[in-house]
Formats: sequence, structure tokens, C-alpha cells
Amino acid sequence: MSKALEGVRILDMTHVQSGPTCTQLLAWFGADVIKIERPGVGDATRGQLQDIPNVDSLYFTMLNANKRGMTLNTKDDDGKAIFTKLIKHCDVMVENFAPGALDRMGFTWERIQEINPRMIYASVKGFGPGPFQDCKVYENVAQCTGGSASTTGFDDGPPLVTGAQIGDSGTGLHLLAGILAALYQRTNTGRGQRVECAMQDSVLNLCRVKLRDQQRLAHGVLKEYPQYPNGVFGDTAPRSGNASGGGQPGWIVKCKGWETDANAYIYIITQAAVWGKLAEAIGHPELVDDPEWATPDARLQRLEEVFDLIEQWTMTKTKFEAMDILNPLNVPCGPILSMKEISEDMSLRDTGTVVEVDHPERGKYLTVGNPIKLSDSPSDVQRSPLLGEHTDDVLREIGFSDTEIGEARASGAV
Ligand code: CAO
Repeated sequence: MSKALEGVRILDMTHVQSGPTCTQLLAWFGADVIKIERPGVGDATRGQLQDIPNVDSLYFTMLNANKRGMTLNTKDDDGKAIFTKLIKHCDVMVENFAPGALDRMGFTWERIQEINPRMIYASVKGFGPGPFQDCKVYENVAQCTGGSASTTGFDDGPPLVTGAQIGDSGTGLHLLAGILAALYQRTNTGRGQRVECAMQDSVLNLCRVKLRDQQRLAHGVLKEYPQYPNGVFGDTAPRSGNASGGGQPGWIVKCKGWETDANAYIYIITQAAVWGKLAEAIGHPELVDDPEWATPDARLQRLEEVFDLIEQWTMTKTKFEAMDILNPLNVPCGPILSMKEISEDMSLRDTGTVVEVDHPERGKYLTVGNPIKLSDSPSDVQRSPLLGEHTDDVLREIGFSDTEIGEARASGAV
């Protein structure tokens, strides 16, 4: 079956996580992704957090599936000549170097357009233009500067970063959207364009509801926050614990076994439409019509009590038993799943969301497959390339003879 991006060639200059997330998705949609790495060195993540000595780490293998690997020294003159040919050969270039790195190599956006006016040049940086534009940035820096950390955690604790990689993988997803839009526009204009995503902006985009709350504060307290009705609100959107952030209050409550199992919890949302059924299920039918409890407004005055009552019930059930009882009642809820449970969940294997891959050096490992499912463009997950595995193949494709490949190797360009 053909793939959505078949025939699209990606010059992948990305490393670590943000850029590789984006190019891995492009590869899953069928693009030919050529990952460029420094000869003898490669993407730093190959060697980071290694679980097996001298074997590409899971960090690397889980972010670089379905790509081809080529080494190239883009600071060397012969390497620059090869790089120029690759820019001519490809449709999209993606990079997430520190600010100015590509300019320092001599490949400014102006120069890239001269070489290939159809080129789409996509970059991730930590910040957009402004006081921090030259800073190097990693995941948690973006979470802190994009508004996530100040609004995550509990009121009486420090700011918290979240386990979801919203700064890196989140920005990679934003970049993907920009690249696909630019590819579509190019079909009409024939021209490439620059696509830029700042990690701070991407995190802020994902924290949109917190900027909403910042503005709501000017008009009164935030009634769905745990600080209401007894706590104090300052002049900035506070940390909201496990509150839902939407108009339907929610919280994490303990389930049977919580004393020994760190994940014996369930998230429950007290959606207005199902309050009656929920009250009956937890053994409090008297609250269904009680004016002190029956309406969403009345419950906002006593959310802590609401979730205390729910918890007294959930503590008598495992998280899966509670789910089995509440789901048929249409109560939105979800068990807190551990990574162990997720990795063993066969329904996620069936959908290709969790995939087992074989690697010549590390053997079998699990990865997250393409979470975006296209009916006409299925994604199969292929292992990540070894360092420089496809260098000769790519050089041949851009017109190099065997002798010229030998010369490029001898000069250290590849
Ligand atoms: N050939 C020759 N040189 C190469 C090369 C190649 N194939 N690939 C990279 N280099 C060079 C770069 O040009 C750069 O040289 P200069 O410092 O002389 O310009 C050098 O290697 C180091 O690149 P870098 O500064 O990007 O890497 P770093 O490890 O110092 O910083 C990071 C890493 C992620 C902090 C930085 O790249 C960055 O801020 N990127 C943008 C934001 C981002 O994506 N962050 C998230 C990363 S995912 O957690």
C-alpha cells in the first residue's frame, strides 16, 4: 500500500528528542528520512542512558525508527559540498541545533533558498526572537518557561515538571503540523518556506487553559480549583493539584491496595449529567436530589467532600473494578496505569501503539508506534539505523561513484 508522504525526501539534521520526534512521524507517514550525524560521534542520545553497554540506547532507538542513517561532517569543505547536493536533493530540512549553528556552518536560510527554492526549512529552538533567543534549551527548561511548571503540582509544594515530554515531543508535533502545511502550500506556490517552532511557545500552546485561568482571576476566584472555597488566590494562576481544568470537576482518588501499590488510584470526573447515577453507585442515593449536592454550583462549594465520599467507595474496589462499575453509568474515569501495565496491555499491541521491534545489536525492545492512524497509509515500525548505515547508499543516490565515495571517506567528510 502506498504511503501518505511517499516520494518526499527529508534531510534530517535533528538530534536528541524534539526534532527526532517530528522526523520519525514523517518517516511513519512514508517520507524517506535521511538522518545526518557527525562521523564517529553521532546523535548524543545513542550513548545516553545506555541499558546495554555499547549498544544504541533506547532513547535513540525509540526516536529514530524508519530513518536511514548517514554520517557527514558539515563543517568540512568536502562535507559542505555533499550537504549542498543533499539540500538540492531533498524537500524538507529539519534541524534542532543550538541557535545559529547552521548559519555558522554557512547555511543560512537565504543560502538554502538559493540552493533549492522549493526547500522547506524547519527548525526547533528553545525560544523565539527576544531576550532568550540565543539560549540552549532542554525539555524541563521549556516546561518551566512555557507556564507548565508554575501551574503543575500542589499549592503547598514547589513547581513540578510533568513526565509527558511536552517541551520536546510536544514541539516536534507542532513542527510536524507546520511542515505538512508548508508541503501543501508548496503544491500551489512551488516555493518552500521557513517553519519555526519555539519550545516555549509549544508548551504555552499546550498550557492555553492556564492563560485562560490567569485572565479569569481578574473577575473572581477559580471555583473548580482546590483552593476554593477556603484557600487564598493570589494574582497568578495557581497550581491546581489534580483538578480537571475543565468545567467538569475531577480528582484522583485512592482505590483498594493504595497502601502498597503506588498506582492504585483512579481519576473520576463528576460530570453534571451523571451525578445521580454516580451518587447512587457510591452508596449515597440521598444526595441525588439534595439541593446542597444536586447541582454543579452546589457541588463546587464542597468539591473536597464530594471526592472524599467517592474515595470512601473507591477504596473498597480495585481501580479496574471501579472502572467496570462506573463506565456503564457513563461516568468519565480512568485508572492510573503504570508503565508496566501499559507495556503489557495487549490491546495497545493490537493497534500498533506499542510495538516490539528487533534490533541487530540490542535484540527485541518495545517502542511507541505511530499514534496517528491513517486508513490509507499504515505505519509499520522499522528499527533505527546504525551510525552511518546508509551513507554509501545516499551518496550513490546523489550521483557519487564508488571512487568518489572512497575519496569522501578518506577525507573524513563522511
Ligand atoms: N558535522 C559537523 N558539526 C556538527 C554536525 C555535523 N554533522 N552536527 C552538529 N554539529 C555541530 C554543530 O554545528 C555545533 O557546532 P557549533 O557550536 O560550532 O555551532 C555543535 O555540533 C554542537 O551542536 P549543538 O550546540 O546543537 O549541541 P549541544 O549538545 O551543545 O546542545 C541542545 C544541545 C539540544 C541544547 C541544542 O542543540 C539546542 O538548544 N537545540 C535547540 C532546542 C532543542 O531542540 N532542544 C531540545 C533538545 S531535545 O531534549
